[in-house]
Amino acid sequence: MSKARLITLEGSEGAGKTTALKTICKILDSWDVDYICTREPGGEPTAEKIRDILLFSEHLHAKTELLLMFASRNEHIQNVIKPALAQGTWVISDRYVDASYAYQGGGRELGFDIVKWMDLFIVGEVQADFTVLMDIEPEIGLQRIKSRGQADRIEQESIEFFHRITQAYRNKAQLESNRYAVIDASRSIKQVKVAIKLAFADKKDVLL
Ligand code: T5A
Repeated sequence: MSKARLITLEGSEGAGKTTALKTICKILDSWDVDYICTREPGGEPTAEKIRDILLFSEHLHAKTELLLMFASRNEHIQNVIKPALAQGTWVISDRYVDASYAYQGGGRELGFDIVKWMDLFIVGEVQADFTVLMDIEPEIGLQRIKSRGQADRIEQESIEFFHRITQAYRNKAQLESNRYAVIDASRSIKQVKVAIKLAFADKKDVLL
């Protein structure tokens, strides 16, 4: 049996991660692997409670936000990700630690060093094997989610905040190009699906 893998999906708001997740599930079905789908912040009961605080508090200091992201991540890793991987089940997570580099390190301008420190402390060896970055200009992504109704606390941030996030993701993907597949998420849903399928076909030998 091949090693269970942790696959993560990243991108700015409205990039189409949830839509991409469905394509990834179909690919893994065709590879005949067992997997679970989960998300951050959240993915298990305590982490979901922290998600509510993160997304719907009126105000949070940037450092509190960082600490809560990693607190929820720790519950998620200890209670969901590690046990699944240990029993040979692949994990697909809609966002993971790279989101903290992009949003808290880049968007909130806390810098990458403190995120790296938390990454070593909380995530340790439970690193993603493959990360799909849904790359999109923030204006397009935000336009897509506009019709969804009331924006959460983070979605209400300035366009400059989202530009810093996009740039931070692109920098990380460039630095760790072996782990990343960068998908042009501004294209049609059909074209995005094809690009994701190609990216997985390229990685199949490494992952399986
Ligand atoms: N966060 C998270 C941090 O700050 N730090 C962290 O460490 C972590 C883990 C999570 C928030 O928390 C932050 C980031 C986020 O702000 P969330 O609700 O999970 O909040 O938000 P998102 O993950 O951003 O989810 P979204 O639903 O906003 O975006 P998706 O999932 O990328 O987009 P999706 O698939 O729902 O698509 C949005 C719309 O666009 C359409 C879809 O049909 C949908 O209507 N669409 C397309 N339209 C045209 N062309 C395409 N190619 C399309 N693809 C999708």
